Amino acid sequence: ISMLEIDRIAQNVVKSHLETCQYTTEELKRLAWMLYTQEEIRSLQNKSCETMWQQCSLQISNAIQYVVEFAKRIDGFMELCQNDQIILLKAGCLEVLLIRMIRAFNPLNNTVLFEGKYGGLQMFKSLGCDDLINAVFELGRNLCRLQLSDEEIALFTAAVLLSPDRPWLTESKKVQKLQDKIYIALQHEIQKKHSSEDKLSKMISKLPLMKTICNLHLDKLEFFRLLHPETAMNFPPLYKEVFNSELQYSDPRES
Ligand code: 4D8
Repeated sequence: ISMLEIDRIAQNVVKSHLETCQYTTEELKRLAWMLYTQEEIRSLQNKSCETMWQQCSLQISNAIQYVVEFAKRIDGFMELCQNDQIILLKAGCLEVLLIRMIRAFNPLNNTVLFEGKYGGLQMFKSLGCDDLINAVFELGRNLCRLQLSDEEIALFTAAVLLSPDRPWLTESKKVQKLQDKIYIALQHEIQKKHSSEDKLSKMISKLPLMKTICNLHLDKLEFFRLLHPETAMNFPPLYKEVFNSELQYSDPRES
């Protein structure tokens, strides 16, 4: 594999990321000053659990659309069979969102961008998912400490999306080859910036916490659906499609 090919892959992935990341770095810099007031936080906290879940699922669903677009623009992704494309997106998109979150996360005051303004973890109180939210904010702080550039975020999210170990993949070798090249490009990008030797291993070491958060989210959703089936039925279609446990993986033997 040539350096030229690695460079070409890096350029494609970084361009795809920048075209689909929702906010430019400039926009986020401006938004960093927009904080929810104490009063606004209180009113978010006083919402019913159902309303808050609806708002969060809407935000997630909106953000997922950009991740789908990101995936489609990565060279090689559209050449995978449709079954594998769906499996990779379903399994990886929340992890991608959690990495993308650091662009909209302010570690100085522990706040995240939510519906146009920054707020701390208290704003999610009415969800009744304190353990999940605590883990998300812990991950945010951990990942921010690595000070990832947009190039590193782009390549890291692409590598996570192209994980060859997702259950039910039919062409995992093909996915593996794509991921290998992206990790080489990422390692190369890190070296270019003269960052610490073990930055890549530090990034990879956050994957277990991300997996924990994804599983926690699925557990919470399953429980919420039991308590409020009618609300869950009205979640955005894309959110339901990605996180519906029964449809988590389309069984290739059944089609
Ligand atoms: O660019 O779309 O504006 C998180 C949601 C990010 C969940 C969103 C969220 C993001 C996950 C709201 C609730 C990550 C950005 C904003 C909304 C990803 C948690 C925080 C996007 C990056 C930051 C900024 C709660 C946007 C995980 C779990 C959800 C439940 C339904 C219980």
